[in-house]
Amino acid sequence: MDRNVRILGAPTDYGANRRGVDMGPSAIRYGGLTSQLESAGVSVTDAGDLTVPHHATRDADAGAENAKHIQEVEEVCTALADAVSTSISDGETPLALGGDHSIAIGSMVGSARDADIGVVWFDAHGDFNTPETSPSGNVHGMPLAAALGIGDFAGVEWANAAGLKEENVAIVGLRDVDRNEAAAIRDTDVTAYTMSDIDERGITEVTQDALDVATSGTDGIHVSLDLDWLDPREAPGVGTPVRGGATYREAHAAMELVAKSDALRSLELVEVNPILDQHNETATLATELAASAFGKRIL
Ligand code: HAR
Ligand code: MN
Ligand code: MN
Ligand code: MN
Repeated sequence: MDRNVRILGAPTDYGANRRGVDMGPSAIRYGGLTSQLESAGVSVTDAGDLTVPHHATRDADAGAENAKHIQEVEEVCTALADAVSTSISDGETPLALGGDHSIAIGSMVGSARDADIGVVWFDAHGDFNTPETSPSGNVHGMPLAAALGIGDFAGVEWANAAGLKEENVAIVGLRDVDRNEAAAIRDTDVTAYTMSDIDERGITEVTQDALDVATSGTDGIHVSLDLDWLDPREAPGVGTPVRGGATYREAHAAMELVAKSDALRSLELVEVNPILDQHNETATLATELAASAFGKRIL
């Protein structure tokens, strides 16, 4: 297989309440990203990091109370959307490195610019809040709603810029969803699988269903991998760990099915927080999972 991957770092934590995820791209690179990807048989270009405004240069209380740092999030997402879409038109598969999960708005907008895409979202959280429902005001809890055009983001224009269809979005691994957020998910045509679904049906069947949702009638898929999808025993270095997550093998099995779908248009690895990690193991795990998603084989 002759796939070229372009690494795009997005060292931002403006969407999160815990500082440290901005160091995710460095940690993931030190975790051996390029050599892992090469072991999957893809060629790799590292485009470096997007320029993210430093915290010291911005008002700590910027943005609305219910959508903190919305301007900075928009700046980063706009830059990332352009980088993702340029990468695709240059024939290279974008691999975005977060950074907190707000960057996914940019990834999805960019990936969808010249195509109809589906999305598979691996996460403990729904990321389906809006400024109206969010208990925290942190935009990393809102990117899926934002990209679907749900909610009022203080006039920010990305709403539905991705042209995503709810019927082509699947969330996998839910176990921490706010009450109003759960109602919002149920109100849409988004397909959502909880950890209980994985318990009952197994990771293979659930992931295959999610991939079917995302590939049905689309040109390709964006896969968003929040490392807190995994159990904190496997992935301690995340800002918002929740017990009862995917195991190491389940996560690899899911990524192997992503590779098998042959529909991957863009990928992102988010929420790695090196400050909270143990010996960079979460970042290293992220590199391994990316390799599986790009088709790394044992034999
Ligand atoms: N649902 C909570 C909120 O909106 C927490 C969400 C965020 N954490 C994440 N996203 N890492 O997946 O604030
Ligand atoms: Mn998330
Ligand atoms: Mn489109
Ligand atoms: Mn999460």
